[in-house]
Amino acid sequence: MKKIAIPLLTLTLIFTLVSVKPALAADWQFPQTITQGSWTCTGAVSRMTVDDSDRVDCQEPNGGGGTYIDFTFGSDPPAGLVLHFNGYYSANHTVTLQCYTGEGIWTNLVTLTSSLSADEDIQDIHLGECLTNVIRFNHPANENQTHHFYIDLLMREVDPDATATFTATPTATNTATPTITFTPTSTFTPTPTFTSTPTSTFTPTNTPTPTVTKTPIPGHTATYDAALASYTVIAQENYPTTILLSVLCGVLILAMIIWGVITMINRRGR
Ligand SMILES: [Ca+2]
Ligand SMILES: [Ca+2]
Repeated sequence: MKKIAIPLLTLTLIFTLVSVKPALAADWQFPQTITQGSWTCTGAVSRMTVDDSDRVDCQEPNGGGGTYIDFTFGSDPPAGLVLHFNGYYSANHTVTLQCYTGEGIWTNLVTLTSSLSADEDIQDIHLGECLTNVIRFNHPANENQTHHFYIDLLMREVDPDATATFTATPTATNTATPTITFTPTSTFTPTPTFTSTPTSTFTPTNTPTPTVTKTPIPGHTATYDAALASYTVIAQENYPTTILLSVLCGVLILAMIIWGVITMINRRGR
């Protein structure tokens, strides 16, 4: 039983240690040191990592002509960060948060509300061109030891607006849509441009014409007509007679044939 319990206990201990291991903060995120000058600040810098009413307490000097406190972060910040302050200033003087932009230039970020007794929370203080590792609480007025400046949280973080700006958008929004719809604006009607027209008409160039016209001879024509008329009259007048003679000739020929046949039969009969 002990052989099983010991490894199990060891694994449980390792798992617990891994589970409770705090996430490492970037060294540009929280202040690491306080340069308080004539001020008197008490409390570790770690108090400024969580908004939990556990504050760094900085007391003004007495009778000074204006001083400041510098909070130095672990490293210069990358671009696109904002500052988050939580705390309060108890007196009625002006205290300004400044950042160092280099070459002796301090830029005002925000002015704290005066005469407070509880934390004010100021988020998304844009650092702009402040890419150094120092944030200053500047107090230009004469000091008074009864005045206190409390810092519960002081941190730099990624600009949430910048994060939102660079959030990937679904590609579906980029679905291609037809951008050109072709609509015919005119109807093309073909018109014949070429009409074939006969350029020449064939006409016979040579019409044979009788070169010799046979003209009746007047004398011959009259004779012919007269003869035709005479023959016609004669034919009409003698038509019955002709028919009768034709019939008689036929009868005669038939009689001769019959006679011939009878004679030949009789001769064969003898
Ligand atoms: Ca607080
Ligand atoms: Ca705190």
